[in-house]
Amino acid sequence: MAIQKGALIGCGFFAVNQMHGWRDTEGARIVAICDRDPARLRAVGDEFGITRRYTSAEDLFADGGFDFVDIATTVRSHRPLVELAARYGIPTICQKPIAPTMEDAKAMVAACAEAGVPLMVHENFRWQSPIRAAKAAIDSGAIGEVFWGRVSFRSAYDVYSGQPYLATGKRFIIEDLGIHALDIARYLFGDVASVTARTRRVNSRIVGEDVATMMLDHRRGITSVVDCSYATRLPVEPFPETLLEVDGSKGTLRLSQGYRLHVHSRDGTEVTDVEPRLLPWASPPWHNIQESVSLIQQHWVDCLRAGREPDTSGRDNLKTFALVEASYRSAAKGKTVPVEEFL
Ligand code: NAD
Ligand code: 89Y
Repeated sequence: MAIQKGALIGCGFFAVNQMHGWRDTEGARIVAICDRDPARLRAVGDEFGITRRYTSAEDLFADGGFDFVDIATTVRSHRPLVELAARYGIPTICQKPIAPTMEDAKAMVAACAEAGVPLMVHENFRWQSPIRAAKAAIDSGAIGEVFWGRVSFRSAYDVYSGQPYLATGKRFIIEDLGIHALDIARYLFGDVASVTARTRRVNSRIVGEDVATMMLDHRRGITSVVDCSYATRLPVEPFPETLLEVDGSKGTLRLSQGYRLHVHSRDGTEVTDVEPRLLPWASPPWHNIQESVSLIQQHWVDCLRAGREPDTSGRDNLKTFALVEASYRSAAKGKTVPVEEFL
């Protein structure tokens, strides 16, 4: 099977994980990189032995010689870069959040659809192995029919030192982190009809909200609570664990801190250690996220080869991004917002 050659744009904080992930991915390798910052371009190029280096995405596409592009820049550049890739007919991965606005997100999905180009959003949290273990347990029927759930991410980890831009945006935790938790809620409990949200800023040194609570009415009749905080000081810092509570007609599931999965059913309580593998290049506490990077990248290559739509395609991700928009609108207006207003 031919190796898929990739180009990566944006050699910043998170892209290093993606570059490591690509080294592990079966059937793909990165042949060119691009960053408008020459120092970052050099650092990543030297670390990963990539000689084809560009400071301009236009020049990268004009030269070509790759089968897909992995866009790892921050959100403002996502739309122009995805549209550029679509113009060149290059299958595209774009980091989350897909775009700053729903209008941009829809335009990106439309541009790729019109060009017949696959688009996957790098929405990796649902690829975390503890989350997949929880999904498998729910799907096994062990806890019966699910009627309630909670997806929770509460931490006081200093994310601002590695990603200083997180402290400066008008929008923070829902757009940056809540987006993952909202996607997990969709993954586990299905699509959402309406959202009721409340937000707060606790840390006065940042601009956006660092605490958010969303209540989701899922179309299947499940109610879920998605809560996230970067202002929660716990005795043992759980970053970056997403915790779950799921109640079903026959039992309950809990994914608790320390990667412990509890499945309680009529047959008793089973407790499993679902801590992710520590990949050779990974470093705790990030190993949970790092493993999911490898898994989603492998999924992309498998889908490209099979001509299948990726699970977190642009089309699918519009439904997650609509939850972000609905949450901000709900918090601003103090009322429940139908998700359809955005789709
Ligand atoms: P960063 O600022 O550290 O890196 C972004 C890089 O992109 C910078 O080096 C910048 O020079 C470059 N860049 C920006 N626009 C460009 C353009 N038009 N052409 C070429 N280069 C350009 O940001 P980061 O923290 O690495 O975040 C990047 C993205 O990854 C964000 O969207 C963020 O939300 C996302 N992220 C995802 C996860 C996850 O788990 N999925 C985790 C962290 C960050
Ligand atoms: O940017 C965020 C993400 O996507 O995962 C964790 C993070 O790095 C900080 O909130």
